[in-house]
Amino acid sequence: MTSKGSCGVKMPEIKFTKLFINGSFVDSVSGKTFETRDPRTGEVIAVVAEGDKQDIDLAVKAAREAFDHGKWPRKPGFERGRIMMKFADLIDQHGEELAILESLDSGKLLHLNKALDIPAAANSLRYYAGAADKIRGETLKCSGEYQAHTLKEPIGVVGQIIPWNFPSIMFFTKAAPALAAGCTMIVKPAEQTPLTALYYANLAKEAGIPDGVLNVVTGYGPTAGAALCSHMDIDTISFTGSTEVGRQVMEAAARSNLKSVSLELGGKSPLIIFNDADVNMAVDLAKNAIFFNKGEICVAGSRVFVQEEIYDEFIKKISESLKTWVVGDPFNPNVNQGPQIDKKQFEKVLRYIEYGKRDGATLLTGGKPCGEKGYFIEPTIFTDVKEDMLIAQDEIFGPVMCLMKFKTIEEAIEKANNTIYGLAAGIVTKDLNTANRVSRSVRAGMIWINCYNAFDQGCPYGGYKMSGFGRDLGMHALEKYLQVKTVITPIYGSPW
Ligand code: TXE
Repeated sequence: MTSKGSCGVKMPEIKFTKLFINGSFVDSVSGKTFETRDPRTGEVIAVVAEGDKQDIDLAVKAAREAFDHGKWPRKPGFERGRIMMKFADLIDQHGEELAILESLDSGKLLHLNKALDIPAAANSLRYYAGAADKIRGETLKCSGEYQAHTLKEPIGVVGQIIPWNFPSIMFFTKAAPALAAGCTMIVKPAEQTPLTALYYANLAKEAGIPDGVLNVVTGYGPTAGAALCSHMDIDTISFTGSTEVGRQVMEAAARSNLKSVSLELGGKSPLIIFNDADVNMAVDLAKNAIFFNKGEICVAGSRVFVQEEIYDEFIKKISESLKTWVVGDPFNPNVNQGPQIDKKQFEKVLRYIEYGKRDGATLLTGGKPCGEKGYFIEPTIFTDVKEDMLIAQDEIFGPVMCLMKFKTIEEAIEKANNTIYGLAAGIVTKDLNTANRVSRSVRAGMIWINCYNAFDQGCPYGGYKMSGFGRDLGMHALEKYLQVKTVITPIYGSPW
């Protein structure tokens, strides 16, 4: 199937729409399919195989065989690394097509997919490819007449459940460290964005990843996703999504085989701007913090606290600067913000805008849908927001900023921490001590000082409080996919 072109961009043919199990593209056992839609128009892009429990069972069986009897975990680490490097190179070679598919399926900006998302996907593979032959245990001196060493072994069969806001980045944030560790896996992409995941499955095969090592089962959360979480033969689940579903994932893991779980969940991150900040820089950071990726990012800086002396100037400058902000077709390079992912999220964001107005916050900018079709929403800023309002407490996951004023550093810290979440925080100040003090006082897994939304494969990220636990990226993520085994032997007559 080929979709409509846009802004001179030729739409690629959609080649992969079936489940990828044991190295082959197959229909679902039930024969069911679902539609994936273009968020610019709401129109169907493709019809994709809908996997459920039976397909998950087949994928887990293939992954288990590949783990127990296949060669992946037993391959020398450098060989796993070499295949992962080839996989990364293939992503680069197909980067243009992948970036277009990603925009089509998710409404993300094409130029950013090309510059950021697709290269970051490939680079995650490269980062962990380099680690694949450096996994090691330690030698331990025991107090009695024993000596011991630890072995780091791959944990086994992994279930990876990913969301729709960063389909490519999330795929490799999860799959790359698991591959490096020697695990086999089943990836369940979000039902809104299955297309690039299936494309990656094909590239995995071309790169030489053995059959059964990386399976992709497209389908819905309550069926395919839930079947993964309660499966008796999966050793760990890595989940990114809503806090509500995170709780269900943990419950299913506890009720089945007590598999380990790591959860990267919602957020309501604060951006704290102090009096000494460069106001122009603060305005740019605040816009980036909340409007980047249409606010569909777990670390979105949705609560912006501005110190009282610069509050009025900040408001004037940010509303002025949004006059040139363009919401529209993500294929157009001049556009700043594309459509929300789907009707459900679009309606959720608009509902929260209504709650904001109802609860007495002042609408400074935006507040309305835009365009005649699709899921576009104006960049929206509320002032006079009170901490207990729904818009200041709940994750909206859209382009809605809540602006609040503060007087002292103590007040800023208290307000920043007044949330059930703890994913990220930003601090804008020239004062080193203020930056350090606030960094240590805010309970969040990622702190940005005079920047926002900066990520690197080497920097772990994840949440405090109800934003979840466990870390993605960095060497910390590798640990999620490894078991520690301790081996003890007696040693007699040692002088030490
Ligand atoms: O998330 P879900 P939704 C937040 C954000 C958003 C809200 C709802 O606030 O508005 O969640 O989005 C799979 N067992 N985030 O409904 O349902 C699902 O198929 C196992 C923040 O899309 O959590 C998809 O693959 N899996 C977040 C993934 O979980 C299940 C990114 C996420 O979907 C399942 C996305 C189940 N019972 C949304 N139910 C972030 N942290 O970045 C669903 N899934």
